[in-house]
Amino acid sequence: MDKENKTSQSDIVESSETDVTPKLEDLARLVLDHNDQGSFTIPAEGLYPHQWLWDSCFIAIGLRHHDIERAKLEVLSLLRGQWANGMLPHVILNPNTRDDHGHKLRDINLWQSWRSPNAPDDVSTSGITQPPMVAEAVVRIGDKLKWPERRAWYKMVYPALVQYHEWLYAERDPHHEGLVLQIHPWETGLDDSTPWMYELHSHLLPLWIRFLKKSGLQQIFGWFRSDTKYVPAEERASNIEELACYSVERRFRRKNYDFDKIIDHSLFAIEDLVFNSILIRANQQLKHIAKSIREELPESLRESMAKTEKTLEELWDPYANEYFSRDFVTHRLLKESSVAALLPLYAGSISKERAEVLVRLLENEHRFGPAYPIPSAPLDSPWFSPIRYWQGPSWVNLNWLIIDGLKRYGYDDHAEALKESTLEMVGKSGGFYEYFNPLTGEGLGANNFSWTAALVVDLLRK
Ligand code: 9WN
Repeated sequence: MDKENKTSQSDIVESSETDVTPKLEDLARLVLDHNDQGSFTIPAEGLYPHQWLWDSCFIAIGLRHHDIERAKLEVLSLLRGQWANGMLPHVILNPNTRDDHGHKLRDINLWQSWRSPNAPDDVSTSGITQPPMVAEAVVRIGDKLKWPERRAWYKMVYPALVQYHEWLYAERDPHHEGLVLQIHPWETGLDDSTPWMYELHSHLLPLWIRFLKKSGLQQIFGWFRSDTKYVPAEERASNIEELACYSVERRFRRKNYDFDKIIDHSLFAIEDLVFNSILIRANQQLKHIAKSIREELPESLRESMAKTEKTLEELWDPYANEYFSRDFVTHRLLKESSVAALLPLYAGSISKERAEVLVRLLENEHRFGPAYPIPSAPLDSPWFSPIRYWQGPSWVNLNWLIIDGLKRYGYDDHAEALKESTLEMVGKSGGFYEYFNPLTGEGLGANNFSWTAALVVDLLRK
């Protein structure tokens, strides 16, 4: 290892007299190199040994600044997991993963994607998706290319992107209402966020989980959990929440990933605010790609896209002055507030007036204004915990999305302030952590986390 590689981030923070910016970027690049598997990047060693969908999109957005070909490859690797029906799976399993004793990891067999006739033959994948960030990553890479290469790049990925967006509507908007529904908390990327966990606890969980809960035996499951081998249990979802997630996943597997069978009596069927906000932006980016290469998007897709923007407004609650996720079946708004409330800024389709209301919400120091914003649950939420995963900690990817939205609505000062506080938070933590305590800035979860590193690079370059 050369001298530069040995520099610890605390050296950087301490030498405040010097310009720290290039060094933070160098360290971020080391993290990305370290997690690089050749054609894709794992989120973090140990805890996350596979390729995740929205992680790789954020990673590609960072990689494009130094190695455009590698950034393209990150996205292309995602496309190798595409199912015949168009779905992009949330995980492509890494066949080389072994535990500390050299045994193949259990999660290789967890999904058994081969049960579905739609799954690809040559790779194992999960059977659910994640927020559709791909079109954004494709355009960000395109921004770095000269026209002939950009055109070739767009042409290369366009069919897969169209197929994915068509699948999102065909399968996940079965009533053609405009919003797409999610069937598992992992699909939102915000696994244990407050509206989803509220729903989880208010539904009738499978009998065996209720039994474990009542008898206190859920602790036994704790011994078998792999995440808590790497990070403290207090920072993650509870055993019952995790058991419920696995039991839902098992049910999907038993149904061979047949959506019609899954949606019948699904524990979760939620039109998630984060997912749909990201979809709206992705649709805009896909339209941009199509226009650039003079392709016409299918008419039914264009209609669905327009409907999503319109229907997002149905998620607005005039009493709370906030957007919320919605139950797919009853259309009841799930009024557990979370950082999701700010994501329509990233969608970019809401009116200037509504954007102004969201900016006021962001400014509210009793809700989203701790020392190191943006907390994933508001400070005044009964769920708020400064250390528990998506129920309080600040995340760099969400900050990145909201910074981008703020800029597009013309809130440059807010965007700049959030960028600065995000970089300060990462710099002060002495690592590239997965999430951060919003009250102290302390780094939590996995260290050397890829999207934190990649988005730091991108924020430094803005
Ligand atoms: C389940 C990889 C992923 C992220 C998610 C984050 C977490 C997985 C987990 O890690 O989810 O998909 O094991 O908890 O919540 O956003 O993509 O970094």
